Amino acid sequence: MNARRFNFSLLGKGIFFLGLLVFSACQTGVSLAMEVKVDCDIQSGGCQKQINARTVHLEILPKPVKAMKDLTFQVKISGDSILEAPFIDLGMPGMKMGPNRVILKKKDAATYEGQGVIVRCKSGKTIWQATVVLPELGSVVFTFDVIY
Ligand SMILES: [Cu+2]
Repeated sequence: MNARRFNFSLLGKGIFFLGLLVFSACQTGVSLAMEVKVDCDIQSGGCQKQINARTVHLEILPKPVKAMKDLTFQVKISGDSILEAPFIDLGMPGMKMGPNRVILKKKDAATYEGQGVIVRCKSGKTIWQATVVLPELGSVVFTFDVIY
């Protein structure tokens, strides 16, 4: 009886440690997922991404792109002109920063422009995301580094 009990407790410990291992692996997975990579070098120039068969080009001026400054956001879309104006939602990966939408107005057949401000995050993190929403086509996310 004693030997059997001992085995059960050993099994219990085994399961516990296995669980701990899986848990820590999950934690690592979560932290890896949170580590969002910058995919747009906005300080050096505009960036482009594909949506369906179109190219969406994002430019933010003036350079360097700094927080707490009036910025001009410019979006250019290749191909036939779209009907509904795109807009940009600014945010930070893995953070709830509150709504910050940049309304864009048509400048020419392919270009839309608007003004916005990127705030300084209390966390000190400088990676921001601009989600360019094209109501007819979907959205693309640009991840870039902002200067504080
Ligand atoms: Cu933040």
